[in-house]
Formats: sequence, C-alpha cells, structure tokens
Amino acid sequence: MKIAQIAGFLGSGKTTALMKIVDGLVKRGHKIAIVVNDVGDISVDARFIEAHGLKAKEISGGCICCQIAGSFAETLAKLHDSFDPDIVIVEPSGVAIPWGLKRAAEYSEAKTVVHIEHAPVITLVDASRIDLLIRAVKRLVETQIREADICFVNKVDLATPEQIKKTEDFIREMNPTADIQHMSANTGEGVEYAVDKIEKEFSARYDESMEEFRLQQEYNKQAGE
Ligand SMILES: Nc1nc2c(ncn2[C@@H]2O[C@H](COP(=O)(O)OP(=O)(O)OP(=O)(O)O)[C@@H](O)[C@H]2O)c(=O)[nH]1
Ligand SMILES: [Mg+2]
Repeated sequence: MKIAQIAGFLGSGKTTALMKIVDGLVKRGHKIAIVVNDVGDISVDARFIEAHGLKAKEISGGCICCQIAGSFAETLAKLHDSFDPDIVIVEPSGVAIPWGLKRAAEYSEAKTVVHIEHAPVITLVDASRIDLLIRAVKRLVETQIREADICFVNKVDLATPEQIKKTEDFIREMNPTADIQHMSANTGEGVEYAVDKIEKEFSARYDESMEEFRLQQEYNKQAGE
C-alpha cells in the first residue's frame, strides 16, 4: 500500500490540490483512500470527499506524525483490511513533519499484514504568502521543504512573478536537490505532474539511522543562528 502525503503549512492549498490529484488518480484506475488530519475545529473535508464516492477517514485530536501516530497507524491498518486501496492520499495537518508521518505510517505494519511504500513526498508552498511564511513560520516551512522530494510553488495564478521567484529561491536554498515545480489548482497547472509522480515513483522509507544525522543538522542550524 502506497502512502502519498501532501504536506504544507496551514492554508497552503493542500485540500484543493488533493482533490484534483485524487481525481487524476481515479481516472487512471487507482483505488484510492484519503486520510485527512485536522488538528483544529471539525472540518467538512472528509464528508465532502466521501460524497464523491471515495473512501475517506478524518483523524482529529492531534497531529498524526507525532501525538496520535498510533491512531493513524490503526486507521491505515483498518483501511487496508477493509478497503485495500492501492494508494492512500494523506493530508497531514499544516504543522506535520514529513519524516514523522512516514514513520507513523510504517507503524501500521505491526498492526496487520501490510507493506508500506511511500510516494514522493510533496510539499506545497503558498507563493502568494511567501513573505509571511518566511517571517512567521520559517523553521517549520523549512523542515517541510527539506524533507520533500517535490516542492510545488503553489497558487501561481495568484502570486506575482516576484513572489514566485522568491519562493523558488527559498526552496532551492533549503533543499538543493528538490524537484521544484509550479502548481495552480485554478488553472490545473502541475496537477498531472503530481499524479504521474505519485503513480510511478517512490520515496525512501523512514530510516532510523538517519535520525541522528537529522538532529545534528538541526543542532548545527540552531548553533549557527
Ligand atoms: N488562487 C488560488 N487559490 C487557491 C489555490 N489552491 C487553493 N487556493 C485557496 O486557498 C485557500 C486554502 O486552500 P485549502 O486547499 O483549504 O488549503 P489547506 O492547505 O488544505 O488548508 P488547511 O487544511 O486549513 O491547512 C482556499 O481559499 C482555496 O480556495 C490556487 O492554486 N490558486
Ligand atoms: Mg485542508
């Protein structure tokens, strides 16, 4: 079972992009389940999605990459046993860390007979709010960018050319190897690209031996500030 996470800060366009991507995957014949993690008030996303005939689960009460990783793993195990989707699209909360989510997803292997694979980690960065993101939540957005395989400069229909350029530069600086693409849910730009990558490519499994390296990087960064 392949897990495809679409990360990004609050309001970065995750749900909007997710719906378009799911549509593309369903058209290609995939059996899709959706898991939405809502840390705030009850959202209507899951109900909206279910109304479109897809299997959707909403998990609330904390972040699925850490606080409630166990219930996320449980949900994945149950989805596997009851519905057996080939791809599970996950919308983490806006504050989730991609690696934590990979690890939490792999916990489901202890709960049932399932093998977890990961699609490339997608992070959306809202170009129309790039200044605010850098000013207010730089550390978090940085982590989401560093741990992504594909970074989408999102809402390119709304952002100015300067904002788009600034977003690209910021992403490149934080993650020199990331695949940087443009996306707009309004014009559909970038959606097929994401569908293709989710369908055909893979991201590494969570690797505990990398944890020390990661902490060291985090430490060096803080020490350098
Ligand atoms: N112009 C424009 N607006 C967009 C685009 N994608 C999303 N939006 C708008 O941005 C707002 C937030 O989009 P959501 O898809 O709800 O974002 P989200 O990341 O799921 O938000 P949370 O789940 O609250 O963190 C909504 O008003 C969307 O209509 C886009 O490509 N272009
Ligand atoms: Mg959302």
